[in-house]
Formats: sequence, structure tokens, C-alpha cells
Amino acid sequence: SNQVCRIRIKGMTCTSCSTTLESALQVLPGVHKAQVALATEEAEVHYDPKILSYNQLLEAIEDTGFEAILIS
Ligand code: 9UX
Repeated sequence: SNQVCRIRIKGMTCTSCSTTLESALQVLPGVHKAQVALATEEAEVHYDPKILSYNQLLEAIEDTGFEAILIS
């Protein structure tokens, strides 16, 4: 199954930040697609909620050193 979510990311200051985070998300089991935009401070993640929970996505982002906030 497939779910799309958007997450606000705080703490990114250069394109290497967003690229690093994007790569960290893309390699997670259950993530189909991840795009991180520095300018809008947003991540869009397509994932399988049966394999990976939303909270695990947030934790993976926080583990890279950035702050993750739900966009409602
Ligand atoms: Mo750029 Mo980001 O030099 O953690 S990689 S600030």
C-alpha cells in the first residue's frame, strides 16, 4: 500500500543538508519515494504504512540531526 505525507523540516541550511536527508529517507525499508526541498523546508514521502510508521519517519529525520514537524 502507499501513503503520502508531508513533513516540515527545521535546521537545513544548505543543499547538502537536504540531499543527505533525502538519501537517508530513500534507503529506509518501506519508503518508495522521498523528496526534500530546502527552500520550502518540506519533505514529501511516499511510504508503505504496513512496513514503516509515520512516527518512524519522524524519528529517522530526527536521527539525522534535523527537527521534523507534522504538516497538517
Ligand atoms: Mo551544509 Mo547541512 O555545509 O547539515 S550540510 S549546513
